[in-house]
Amino acid sequence: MTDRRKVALLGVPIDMGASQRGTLMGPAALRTAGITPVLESLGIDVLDHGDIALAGVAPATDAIPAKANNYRDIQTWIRALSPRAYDLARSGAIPIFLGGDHSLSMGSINGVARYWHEQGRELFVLWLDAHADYNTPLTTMTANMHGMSAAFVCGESGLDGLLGDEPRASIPPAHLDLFGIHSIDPLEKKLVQDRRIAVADMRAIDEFGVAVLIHRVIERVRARNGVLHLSFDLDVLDPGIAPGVGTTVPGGATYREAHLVMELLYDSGLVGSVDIVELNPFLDERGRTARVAVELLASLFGQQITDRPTPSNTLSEPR
Ligand code: 5AB
Ligand code: MN
Ligand code: MN
Ligand code: MN
Repeated sequence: MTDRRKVALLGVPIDMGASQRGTLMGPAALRTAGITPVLESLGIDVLDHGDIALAGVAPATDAIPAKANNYRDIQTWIRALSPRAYDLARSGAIPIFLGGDHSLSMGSINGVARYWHEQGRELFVLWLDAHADYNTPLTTMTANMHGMSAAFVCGESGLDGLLGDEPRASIPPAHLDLFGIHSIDPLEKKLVQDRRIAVADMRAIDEFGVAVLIHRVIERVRARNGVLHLSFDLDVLDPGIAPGVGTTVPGGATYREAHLVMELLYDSGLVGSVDIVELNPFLDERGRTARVAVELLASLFGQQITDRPTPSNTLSEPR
């Protein structure tokens, strides 16, 4: 079982899955924004494993699929990451994978799913994102692999040789929740509908509110004694609060909506692993997005709104 008071950080500085370069600086920015001391201040035991090393991954020889940009590079990351994710899940800590673009979830979730399946537990995935990331090489309009990770995790074909010898551990599409979506491509939308994937889009969030919709997710996981992986793409946030991402889309989640998601997830006690992805410090404004990301992680690990310190920028002149 997972110890909720233990966190393992692993940086995955990958940026070949997106068209904008720069997410490779994401893990460093999250560390600079204080991810370790902030979690420690909540009484959590944090072990930072640094950034993942790629040395030792044997060269792959499978055919390179059409419409999958930088396939070989990403494959190397994913094949290194999946076994590390498995080991970190087995360690009993909650792994937080620091991205990096969202293609990393193909490896993090594969490894974590393999571990939980061995334990006889079902893994559910909450995909917090402006996008559905449910493209395959057959549906994609861009060939960017960060737009394919949710589909890969659900066992869709098209990137079948990606993992090499590493066993593939998919989740059923019924275990995926797309949350906060406000941008989806036509063929991608059709695939999501064909698979009957649960979607809480921004329209639904406006209408019903975050709490009702997150409770629905939590109840589904709880009913099956499942474990929840949170795959958190920062572009779900409105660009006004999180400008430092490659693919900004207007009409994203507000600061409080995002915090409420985290607070409710903390209360549920169901989250066993986390990706925090798509932070692009090259595009950020004075670290704002990195700071918001760390604040949201704090809420996910038990920071209470009534215990939050008054921000220092309201107490003193900027330096
Ligand atoms: B992200 C788009 N659907 O497939 C595509 O940021 C965008 O990980 C994908 O959510 C965005 O390229 C991927 C147009
Ligand atoms: Mn996105
Ligand atoms: Mn994404
Ligand atoms: Mn993006």
